[in-house]
Amino acid sequence: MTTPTSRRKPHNRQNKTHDPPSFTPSTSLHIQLHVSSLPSPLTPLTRPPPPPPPPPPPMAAATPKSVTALSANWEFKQADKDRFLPVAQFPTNVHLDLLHHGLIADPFFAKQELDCQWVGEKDWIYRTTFRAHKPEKGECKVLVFEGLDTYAVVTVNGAEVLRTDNMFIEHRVDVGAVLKDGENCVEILFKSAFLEGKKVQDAEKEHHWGCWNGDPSRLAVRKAQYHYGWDWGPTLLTCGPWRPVTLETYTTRISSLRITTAVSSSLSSANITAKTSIEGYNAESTSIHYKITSASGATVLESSAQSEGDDTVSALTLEEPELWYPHGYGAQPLYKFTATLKDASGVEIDSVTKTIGVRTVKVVERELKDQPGTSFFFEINGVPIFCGGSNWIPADNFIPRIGDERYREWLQLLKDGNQVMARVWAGGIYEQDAFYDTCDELGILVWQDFAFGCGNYPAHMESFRESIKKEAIYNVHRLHTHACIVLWAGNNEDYQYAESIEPDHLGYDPKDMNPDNWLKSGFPARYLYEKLLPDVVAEHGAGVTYHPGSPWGGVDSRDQTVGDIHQWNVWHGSQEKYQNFDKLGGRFVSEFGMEAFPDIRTIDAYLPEGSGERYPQSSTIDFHNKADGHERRLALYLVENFRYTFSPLEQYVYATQLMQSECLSTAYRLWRRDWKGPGREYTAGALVWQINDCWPVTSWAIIDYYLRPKHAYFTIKRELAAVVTGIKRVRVETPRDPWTRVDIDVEERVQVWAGSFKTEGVEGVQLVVRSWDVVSGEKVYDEVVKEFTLEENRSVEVADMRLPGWSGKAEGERDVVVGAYLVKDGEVLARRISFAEPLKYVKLQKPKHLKTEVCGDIVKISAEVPVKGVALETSKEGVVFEDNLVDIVPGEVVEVVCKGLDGGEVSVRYLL
Ligand code: BMA
Repeated sequence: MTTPTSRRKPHNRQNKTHDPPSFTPSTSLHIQLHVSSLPSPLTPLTRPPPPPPPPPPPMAAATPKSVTALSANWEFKQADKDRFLPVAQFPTNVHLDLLHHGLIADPFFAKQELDCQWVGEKDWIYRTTFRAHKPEKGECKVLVFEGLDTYAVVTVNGAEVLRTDNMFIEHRVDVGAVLKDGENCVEILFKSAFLEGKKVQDAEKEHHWGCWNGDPSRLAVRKAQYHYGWDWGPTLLTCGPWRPVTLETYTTRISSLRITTAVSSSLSSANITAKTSIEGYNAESTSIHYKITSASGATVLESSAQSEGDDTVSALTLEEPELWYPHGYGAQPLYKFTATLKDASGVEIDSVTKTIGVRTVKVVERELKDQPGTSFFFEINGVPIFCGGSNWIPADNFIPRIGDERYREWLQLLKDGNQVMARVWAGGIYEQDAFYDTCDELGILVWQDFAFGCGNYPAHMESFRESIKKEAIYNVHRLHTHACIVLWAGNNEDYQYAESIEPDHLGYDPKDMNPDNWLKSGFPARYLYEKLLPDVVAEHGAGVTYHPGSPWGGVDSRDQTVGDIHQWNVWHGSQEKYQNFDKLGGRFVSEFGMEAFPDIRTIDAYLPEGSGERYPQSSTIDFHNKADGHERRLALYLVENFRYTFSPLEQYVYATQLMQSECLSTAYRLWRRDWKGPGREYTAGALVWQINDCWPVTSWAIIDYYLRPKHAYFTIKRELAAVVTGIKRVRVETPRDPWTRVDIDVEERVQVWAGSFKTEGVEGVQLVVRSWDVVSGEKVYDEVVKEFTLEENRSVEVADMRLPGWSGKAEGERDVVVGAYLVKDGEVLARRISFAEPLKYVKLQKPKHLKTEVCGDIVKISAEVPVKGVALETSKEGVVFEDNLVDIVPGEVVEVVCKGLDGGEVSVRYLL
């Protein structure tokens, strides 16, 4: 991608209008006709009026809904070949099945991605058989496809029942008319999405088909955009039934349950509104019973309503609700909300259960004290939250093989890393249920993008807009009860893309607020982002804020004073020094990043043995880095900051990870410093690009595909602790007269700050500052600099002082390393060690006595001289580090917990 600067005009926020979309999956109502008997010719003409006709025979009684999973006996084949083969698993996709049968080689190994490109340009057929009955009177038989990727033609017993072109939508199709008693066959033809997209692109020549990453035809195809290849992911154009398929049998069912929770301003009660739609036979004579149970299983509320068919609205009030908080701010109590449908005689015929959390959520955009623009911070139950977190991409190129457990492991890592927010990025998928369920449970806030990224989408096409409307309604409705979701954003960088196209930014004029004009402009997708999607979120999103894009807000999408920004001028763009991240901040930095190599075991697993490719710039290792210009950019940031070597590969891996750690931790440190309390929320969030990978690769991820953290994971974890302290070194130069280049007073200073990200302050905190000579290890300063009260939920400046122990310019600028410690009652609450930068100029010494004493699962590290970036390594499998890449100063022992080490051996690597 590029980050051009663009001239732009003020951007006014749009007044949202309301156009309630409809959400009515297919309804089947079976109506019987009753014919009364004709009068007999022998009947006398004069007679009393005939008795009223007998009541019609009763229709089939409502029967409880049943759901049968169609997950067995699936087979697949290439459409133009003869032989069906059993699938590897179900749900599935074609690459997983081909891999299973050895028909393609693992695309994650070596350069084998190239060998299976043919798969994406073929059509594929999936089929299975299942036993069923023809529907009885009044009964519906509906096949439910939770996800078909992407262009599918479905037949049942040879009759076409469905055509699809959007993998993000669930499809329901009434198959009652085509079912047989006994064995039935469902067959799905998946057409090549790539070729279908190309046809659309060709037919719509007037549209500006432009994008960053992947083939531009992806813009026409409602398929996960990263399947087309991204600057961290391979091109693997897969297809298949990627989510479950079921057969539902029912007479009457709950077709939709919408729950909104309005918490009183005192937080002491919650009004819960349930809107239930019933479809099928005799919907009006059913009743709905609601039950809310608490986390402990106790019933806290019950109520009933007579069904009104389409929308039965019921209001329930929960007194003294247990409130849901992000982790670190409170507990995550979750209630179960169950709606049970009963027929006229009280028999239960359907039920739907949703998990809900009671919380308020606001995005606060208001004027700031002493700085321009407006804040952009999340407030949960009235508590402003600094959102330190990550961007999330899909966990694999082949999602069907990612189980619930894998989601939990990922999200547990995120939480253990002190991160409180994940942004589900637009180029992936609306995530699996397990993702959001786990975020609800762990207290992770979710920023959810709609699935549009880095391009100009063809929203001028009506069919495209209709598909998007269904996609948006389906997904917002599917996810609306999750307490974790706190924002919906229209897209990723599509405004930036439009802004980058000269001469007229595709006709994007932020001042023009007429949606009809947007559709006629070269940037028609603005209609989606500022009209269609906000309308859907307003209607179905249970009160969650909609934000037109990420980034978005202010004069243009790069405005540092309004809305969110993506700060890519470190790495991409103007390639700034990461030490200057404080000048590059914004009100909410929803993306920034730096690459590093993954764990050496991850590299070794994709390198063919004996290939001679085990060195940093080898063709295979380069192949496993999809970012434009990665060689130059890695080299730039390494060479500006470190002395490093390319060999052995392990040492180079360490150098890149150290560089990434320094870069990213600097960003978090400096941006958290800018969270300065009420009215001064100058920066309210920092989400690193990216936490995860979808295959083994060198990328911006801080944890690699096999869930092996890079060192940045740990340095970020330290920055995101609840109590922190930070140091910035400043060189102050004062010329003695206005013209001199020579007669200048120079002083090295340090600014020290402290931050509490808890809702309580801490009294009686001491700031202790120490410093050591880097070369000799001698301690040259050790003082309590200040005693103060650390106020809650903000950063405060604590000291601005001459660099302690600095000898002054005249004496040759002794290298000193400085430590800042927040101490209360002898306990260290926070610690920060600061070396001079760039680190390549620091005269780091090889320690004579670097001790790593292993006591069970704890490693105690100490040395007689300052040591930068001590990384512990072990060959023992399954060891989980709780910290790593620590800085050591003389006289201190740093303890690192390594779960599972159990007295095993460790080795170290550090910067020299
Ligand atoms: C961001 C993302 C991605 C991309 C990343 C790194 O802008 O939105 O599109 O992978 O940058 O270039």
